Amino acid sequence: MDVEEVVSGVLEGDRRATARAISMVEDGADDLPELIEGLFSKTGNAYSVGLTGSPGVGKSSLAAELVKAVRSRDRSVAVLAIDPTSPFTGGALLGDRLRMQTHATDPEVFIRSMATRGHLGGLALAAPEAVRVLDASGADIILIETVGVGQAEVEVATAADTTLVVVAPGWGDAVQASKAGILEIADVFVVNKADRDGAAEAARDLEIMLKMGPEMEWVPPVIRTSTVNDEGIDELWEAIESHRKHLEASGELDRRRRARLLREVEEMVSVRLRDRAASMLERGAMEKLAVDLVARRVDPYRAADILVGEVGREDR
Ligand SMILES: Nc1nc2c(ncn2[C@@H]2O[C@H](COP(=O)(O)OP(=O)(O)OP(=O)(O)O)[C@@H](O)[C@H]2O)c(=O)[nH]1
Ligand SMILES: [Mg+2]
Repeated sequence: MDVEEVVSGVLEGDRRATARAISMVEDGADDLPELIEGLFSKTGNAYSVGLTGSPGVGKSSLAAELVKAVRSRDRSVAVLAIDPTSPFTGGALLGDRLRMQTHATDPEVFIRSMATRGHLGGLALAAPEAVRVLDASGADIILIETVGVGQAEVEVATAADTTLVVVAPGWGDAVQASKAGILEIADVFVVNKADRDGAAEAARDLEIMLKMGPEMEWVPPVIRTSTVNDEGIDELWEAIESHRKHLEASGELDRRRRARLLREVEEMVSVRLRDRAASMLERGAMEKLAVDLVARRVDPYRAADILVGEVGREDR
């Protein structure tokens, strides 16, 4: 399949082409720019929902439940599980696939896991590109699950329109969440495993934290769910829908999407500049600069300015 075939396949919603395109993103393929060029004008229609939270809180189980909720509303859905730490899709994701198998034969459901090590821009670029592919393939709703904690979560969360922060009873939630900067990115809090003891306390802790925090235009609701007895799933879907309505009505959706695009471009620029600067230094093109630097005739700030200038010039 050449890039043109992949592009037209994705736009027709062909699963094989879509899978191929995601692999190109995953590997950071050389012809990625052509792929994105072919798809970009056809994107911007899907609504994306990020699921983030500590390992084992039930993100994948919730995603499977949300797939059901979306399908019962007659919309198509794609699930993307991103593992930013692994060069290959590991055992956990394989388990996820099995959990999703009830949807395996539904043509309106697309499920895929992705590692991001091969991509030069890493997670920051791979996530939005993969979402773009799924968007172009016609998915109405895109669920993005991040495997991993900390910065990676925050990065992936910012690639989604609505971010769900998932916790489970006894996670030691509120404190950990605020430390990791997770509180700030939540549009909706989900206390999963509500069938277990401590769910009410966890929900209350979060609500207290929210009350103590700064005033917000949108106060993230705290929804209790259980994937073992279907508790709270419809409520969760409704919370996502009302957040979407809030974003649309306030103009915040457009602002967020614009900011995301600009951040993506900024990231691309920084990857490129770093790459070219490194290659210039490696092949000794800046030998005089190196000599001047070592001899203390030029200081590092000045050297950086010169290098940035040279990188720009070399490109023309
Ligand atoms: N009791 C209970 N167990 C649950 C619930 N949801 C998920 N689990 C179980 O919790 C475990 C982890 O669920 P996953 O959905 O794989 O969690 P995850 O957050 O995707 O995990 P990672 O992808 O490894 O970070 C599994 O054994 C699930 O069966 C729930 O609502 N109640
Ligand atoms: Mg999972």
